[in-house]
Amino acid sequence: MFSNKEMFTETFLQRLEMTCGKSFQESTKRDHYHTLGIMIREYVSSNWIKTNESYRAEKEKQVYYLSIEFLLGKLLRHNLLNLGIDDVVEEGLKELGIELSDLEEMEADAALGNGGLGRLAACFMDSLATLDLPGHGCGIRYKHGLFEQKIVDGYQVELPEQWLRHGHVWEVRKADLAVDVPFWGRVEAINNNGKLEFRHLEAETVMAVPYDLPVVGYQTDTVNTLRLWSAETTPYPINRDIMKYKRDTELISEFLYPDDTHDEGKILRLKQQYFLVSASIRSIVRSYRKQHASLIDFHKYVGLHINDTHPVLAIPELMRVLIDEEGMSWEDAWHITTNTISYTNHTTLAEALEKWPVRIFQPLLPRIFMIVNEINERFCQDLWTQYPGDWRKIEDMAIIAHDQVKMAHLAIVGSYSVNGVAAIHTEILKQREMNQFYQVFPEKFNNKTNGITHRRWLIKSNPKLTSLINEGIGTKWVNHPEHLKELQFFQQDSAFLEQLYEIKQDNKKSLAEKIKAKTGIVVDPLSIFDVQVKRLHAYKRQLLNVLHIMYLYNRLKEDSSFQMYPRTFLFGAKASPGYYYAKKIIKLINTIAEKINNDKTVSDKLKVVFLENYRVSLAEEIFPASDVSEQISTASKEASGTGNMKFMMNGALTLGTLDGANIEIKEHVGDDNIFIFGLTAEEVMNYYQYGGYTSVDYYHHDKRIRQVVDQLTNGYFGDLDNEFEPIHDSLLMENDQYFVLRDFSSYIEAQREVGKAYADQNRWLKMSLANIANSGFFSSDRTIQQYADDIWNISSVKGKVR
Ligand code: GL4
Repeated sequence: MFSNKEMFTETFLQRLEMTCGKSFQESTKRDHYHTLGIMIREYVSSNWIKTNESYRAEKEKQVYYLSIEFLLGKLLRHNLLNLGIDDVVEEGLKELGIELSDLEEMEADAALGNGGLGRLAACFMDSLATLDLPGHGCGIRYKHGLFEQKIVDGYQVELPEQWLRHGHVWEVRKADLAVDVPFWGRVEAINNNGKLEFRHLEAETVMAVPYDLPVVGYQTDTVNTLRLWSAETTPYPINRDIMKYKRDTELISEFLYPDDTHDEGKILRLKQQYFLVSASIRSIVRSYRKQHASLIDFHKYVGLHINDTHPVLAIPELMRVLIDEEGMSWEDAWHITTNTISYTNHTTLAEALEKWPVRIFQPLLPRIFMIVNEINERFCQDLWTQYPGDWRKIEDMAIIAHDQVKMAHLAIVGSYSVNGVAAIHTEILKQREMNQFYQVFPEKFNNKTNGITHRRWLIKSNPKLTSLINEGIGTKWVNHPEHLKELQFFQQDSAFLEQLYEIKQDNKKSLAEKIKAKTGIVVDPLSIFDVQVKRLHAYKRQLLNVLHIMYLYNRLKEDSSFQMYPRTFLFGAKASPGYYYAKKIIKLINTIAEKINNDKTVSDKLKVVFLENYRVSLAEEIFPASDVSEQISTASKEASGTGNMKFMMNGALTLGTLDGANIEIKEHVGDDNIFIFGLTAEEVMNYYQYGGYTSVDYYHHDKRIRQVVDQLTNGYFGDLDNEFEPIHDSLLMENDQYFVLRDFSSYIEAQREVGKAYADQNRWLKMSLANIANSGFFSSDRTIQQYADDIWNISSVKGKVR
C-alpha cells in the first residue's frame, strides 16, 4: 500500500471509509491522522510478528530495558522516516489536498517522562531496533503524562496532560496477555518435607494489561516492542469495598510523577515501581517458559536492564519467581539473578537517591521485603568476612539500615554491571559517591556515555541541514554517524559555509514566526539565539543566565557606548509542581522579560522569551534554530546532559562548564570550538568537602554582582511584594550552594567571547561546522552498541528476520 503514490491514495481512501465510517468529504484532519496511523501499524505488523518469531526460533538472547519513563514525543513522522515511506505518503496526501504537517499537528506528544532520563530511554529504543538488536522496552502507560504548562501572569500553572483523549493509534491492547500483581496481604511459610515454601495470602491483586507499541528501526525489517502496562481491576475481587479497590488500582497507572531528581516517598510511587517490574518479569518468564523447560539458563537468554533505581525491585522479584515458583535454591537463584540484571546510575544528587521506609515497604510487599532482607543479611556477612570488625563500613553499605531500604545499594549488589552516563560521572561514582562499593566490586563499574538518536534530532527535525550534509558527503553518515567527520573537508569551502548560514537563518526565521504567533514577541533572526532548554533546577543554574541578562540590560541602560551583538535569550523549562524555588525562577525569567521586551531603548539589542510547555515536539523546532547552547550546571552535578548533544549536532556552540558530557564534547570538537567557564568538578567538590567559599564576599567585591542581586529585591522590576526574596536569600543567606556568584565573572567573560566569535561570521560558521562534524560520537547508536557489546552480550540479528 506504500509502494507508490497511487496505491497509497487508493488504500487511504478505502481505509478512511472503513475505519471512520465517513466519506472523504465529511472527514476531518483527525480522521486522516487516525487512518494513516492505522495503515502504518498494519504495514509494520508482519515484520513485527516475524521479528518475534525469529527471536524465538533462533533463541536469541533478548534484553528488556525496564524504565519508569519513556519520553517518546510524536511518532508519525519518525515512523514514516524509519520505514522509508515519508515521501510517498507526503506526496500521496498532497494529491488529496492534505498536508502531512497538518496531520502531525493532530498527534499528541507521548510525554511519559520528565526529561533526560526518559528521553534517553526513547532514543535507546530507536537505536536498538535500528541496529537490529533484540532489545525491548517495558514501562507504564500513564493515563496522564507530564503536566501541560501554562504561564499565567508570569507564573507556571499545571494542567493535567490528556494524550489519550483521542486514543493512541500506535498501541495494541493485549488483554489476553494480562498478568496479576499482588500487593499487601501476608506471607505464610509452609514446611514441605523439610523444605520451607512461602505463600502470599490475602493479597489485593491488580491486573496489569499490556499495550504494545511497535518500535520500528531505520530501514530495517526489525520491529521490537515497547510494552506499556496499564493497571486495571481484576474481574472478581473478593471481600472488598469495590469503589475503593477500583480507585486504588487505577491510580497506579494514572499519573507520572513529575520529578526525577527527587526521591518521592509515597506508597503509590513504590506501587508503580513494583507494578512495572512484576508485570514485566511475569510476562517475560511466561514466554521464556514456552521455549525452555526450566529457568536454569535464564541469564544466558535474557537481560534485564534497570534504568536508574526505579525498577530495582526486578532483583527481588526475579529471586521470588526462581525460588517460590520454580523451586530453586537461594544460591542458584542468586547466580541467575546477578547475571541477568544490569543497572545504570543517572545522578549523584543526594535528594534523588531512593530510600524506602521499612514501615511502608514491608506491609505493601511482604514477600519481596523478606527477600531483600535475606539479600541484605548475606551481603553484610560477606562484608564482615572482608572487613572484620568494621561495623561502620557495614552500616554504611548495608541495603537495609536505620529502617530504610536503600535502592541504589540493592542495585549494585544484585547486578553484574553498574554504569554511569558520562566519563566524569562514572569517575565520581567510582572515586566518591560509590567508592566503598567500587572497592568491593571493581569489575562491575563501567562508563557508557549517553547519546541521542540522530534520526529524530537531526534527520527528522532539521531536514535542510540533512540535505546539505548529504550533498556534501553523501549518505553513509546516516547509518554510520561517525562519517559526519568528513564535513571537516568543507572548513575552507565558503560556498558550503554560506549554505550552512542560510539554513540556520531559515530555521531561526521559522522559530521567530512561531514565537511571534505564540507570544506576540518579535525577535530578530539576525540576533544570536542563545538558548537554555531543560528542566528547571537550581543546579542547572538558569539563575546564572538570568543574572547575566540583567547585567547586560544594566550595561545598556547605563553606558551608551556599551557594545554588544544583539541577542535573543530563549528559555524553555518545566518546574516540578512542588518545587517552590524553581517556580520562583520561572517567575523571575518572565518578570525580567516583561521589562526588557517593553523597553524600546534596548529592543534592537536584547529580547528574552520564555517558551511555554517545553516538550519533545517543541524541542525539535528549537535545536535547529539555536546558535548558543547553554550548559551551565554547577560542575559535578549534571551526570551527562543530552540536550547538549542535540544542540551540537544542529550546529549550535556550547557555552558550558566542565560538567557531564560537556567535557567529552570539548574533547571531540577541540578547545577552539566551545566556550568553557567556571569551577571544575574537583574545585566544587573540594569546596563542599573543605569549605572556603563565602558568597557575600563576591557580593561585596564585585559591583556588577551587587547591582543584579540588589535588583532582585529593590523593586527595580516592579513592586512584587518580596517575590524574589527566596532567590536573593539562596545567594547570600544560604551561601549560594550552586556557586552562581562564584562563576558569575567567568561566565560574563565567556559570554563576551561568544559575542566576539559570532561577530566574525566566517569564524562562527567554521566552529559550527566543527560541532556538526564531531557530533557522530554522540549518536545513541554508538552508546547502544557499547551496551550491547560490553554489558548485554547481544548481537545484531540483521538478515535473520524473514
Ligand atoms: C538524568 C541526569 O540528570 C542527566 O544529566 C542525564 O543526561 C540523564 C540521562 O542519563 O539522566 N538523571 C536524572 S535522575 N534525570 C536525568 O535527566
